[in-house]
Amino acid sequence: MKSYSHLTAFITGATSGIGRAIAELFAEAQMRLILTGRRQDRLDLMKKELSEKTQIYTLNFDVSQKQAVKAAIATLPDSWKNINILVNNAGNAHGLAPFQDGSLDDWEAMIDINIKGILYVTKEILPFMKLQTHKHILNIGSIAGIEVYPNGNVYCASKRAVAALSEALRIDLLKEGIRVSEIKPGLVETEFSLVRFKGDEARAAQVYQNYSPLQAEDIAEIAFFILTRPAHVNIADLLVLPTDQAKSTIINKKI
Ligand code: NDP
Ligand code: 8X3
Repeated sequence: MKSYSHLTAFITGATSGIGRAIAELFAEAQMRLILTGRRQDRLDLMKKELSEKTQIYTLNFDVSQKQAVKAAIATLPDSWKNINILVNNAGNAHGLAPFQDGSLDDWEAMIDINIKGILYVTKEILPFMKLQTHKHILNIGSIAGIEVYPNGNVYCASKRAVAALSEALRIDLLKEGIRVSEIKPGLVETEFSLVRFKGDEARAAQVYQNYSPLQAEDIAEIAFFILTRPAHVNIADLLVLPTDQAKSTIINKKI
């Protein structure tokens, strides 16, 4: 694989699922990686494993906590401030309930993590990124940002906001030469449903049964392709579905 050791990527939510797969693939390409998340044990393990392939720096913070984001990113040593790529991936669904039965805590978590998290992290990284030649922001949105599905209400709204922000950033950063892209995956088998269903493993497993969902590695390959196009090419917006999925709730389950 070609070496991209001249590029530094900052990845949120690198401790699991899509973010982890992106980190693993980018490490193969020798990109310097700043990996972030809240689970320190996983960050430590990833640092240990991926340091055999590339330089790794880890930061532990909650993307929804404005001061924590600011404070963590402020600790980056000068040698890690040359950030070329930001992958805004951290996020989750919390609950799946009709609006009238929804939990305010779940709603706030999704708005704070999925929307405000992107704002806080991007705001802190931009001053570093602006100084680079290769500069690119990749947001992980969702099919949920295109079509609302039953009981998805606030999660779908949060991902619609990611789509709007991706578009807004592309407009406002145009003159800065910063590319902004969004991948909108359909169903990907990760810890996503385990979080949505608050640790209910059986219910989470059902989401991915009797068809072939996307794997995190599928999204990582697409992310890598998007982020390594020639300077004049920006793949702005991409819906990626498993072959067995046609719409959010239309899935070819073999049962
Ligand atoms: P996972 O649950 O496997 O991974 C989520 C990642 O986000 C973890 O690394 C987690 O790390 C991090 N994270 C969650 N909350 C916070 C927080 N408050 N602060 C910092 N980091 C946080 O899910 P996925 O990999 O599936 O999700 C990644 C992204 O992909 C999300 O934005 C999700 O909405 C989106 N997506 C997922 C789809 C799917 O079907 N799986 C489909 C479409 C989009 P830690 O817990 O260590 O903080
Ligand atoms: C995650 C996919 O369909 O559960 O964004 O919303 S879905």
